[in-house]
Amino acid sequence: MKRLKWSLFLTMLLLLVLIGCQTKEAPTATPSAGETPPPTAEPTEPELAKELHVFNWSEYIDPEIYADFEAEYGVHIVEDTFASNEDLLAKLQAGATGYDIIVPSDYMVAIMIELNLLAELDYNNIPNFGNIDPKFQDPPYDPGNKYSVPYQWGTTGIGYNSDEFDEPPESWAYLFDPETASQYAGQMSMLNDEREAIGAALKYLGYSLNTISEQELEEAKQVLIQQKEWVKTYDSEQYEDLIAANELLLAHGWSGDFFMAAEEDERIWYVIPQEGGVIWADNLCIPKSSKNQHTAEVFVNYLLQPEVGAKISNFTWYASPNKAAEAFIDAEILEEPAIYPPPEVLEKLEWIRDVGDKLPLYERIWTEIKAE
Ligand code: SPD
Repeated sequence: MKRLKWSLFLTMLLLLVLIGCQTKEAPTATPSAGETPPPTAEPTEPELAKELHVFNWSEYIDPEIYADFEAEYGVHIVEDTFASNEDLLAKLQAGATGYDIIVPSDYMVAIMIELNLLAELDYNNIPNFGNIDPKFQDPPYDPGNKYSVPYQWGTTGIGYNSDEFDEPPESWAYLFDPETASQYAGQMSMLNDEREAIGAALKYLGYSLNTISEQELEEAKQVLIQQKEWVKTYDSEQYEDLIAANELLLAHGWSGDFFMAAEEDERIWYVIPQEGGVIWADNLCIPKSSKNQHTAEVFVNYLLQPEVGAKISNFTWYASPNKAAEAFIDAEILEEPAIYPPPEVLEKLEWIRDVGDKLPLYERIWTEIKAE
């Protein structure tokens, strides 16, 4: 009996050892130098970075999206903000190498491609690009979207305190015509942005905002210099708050910023001048200097999910180039003609373009205006 128990025990032990040997993970063979991995080995996903550094416009994403991405992927997002495309470019050219995602506008994407500052995107990591409306794919500033994915789009016009106007200030004359604009002296602001401010003056004069005519640019300069005595501030980040604080009645600015402020203060509204204004698209790009291109692409792909794309617009009040997101965007945004303008308004709008070797002309004029 005792011997039977012992042989049973030994058989069980042997079985357990055998089973243990079979389920033990096969040792991962690290190929030594010169040795190629076995042909059956799957290519391994690069590990995600612990942190991703985003350089963005202010108040341009729902902070919950960063938290959600971190919860899902374990990647912490650190955000810095900039106030103009030129500031963004200057920072990169001054050697800022820590950024993984930047958000330049259309014409600045073209400039950055030319300067070799952007990484080519690997669309194997961005399958959600298919959600982008074909209208926003393959743009002239980045043929084939080799370096950029559209993020949000909008217009530039005039925001105002609607309690103080019988009619919407639907003309650039409210900012530039001496008789009209002088009534708002000390109560108006202009974007602190050379292409936008000079562009508004050019539109007021009936010219293209991409003119390379020295004569037309000189006229725009005179209009902006004359306007200076009525301008309270050149600002691109707080103008909507200044209307809410009753410090401004009128502000040159970007559509969504006013609508976002209107959520808190319904006196604030926005109008696209009848002479036409700027249509623009901001884009997700990866600087060539990023050390985390794969993680940055995973993040871009995350932002392109329909619900996430909608969450961005529901926070920023800007239009989304993400067609699939529209099913989740609030109706009051989708149906607002000053956010999604109808075709007859769209045709009056102009994109800012890279003016190439004429850019120094704009830069000189802007410096002269600011120095006056
Ligand atoms: N608060 C976010 C504003 C983003 C505006 N970007 C528009 C640039 C157009 N030149």
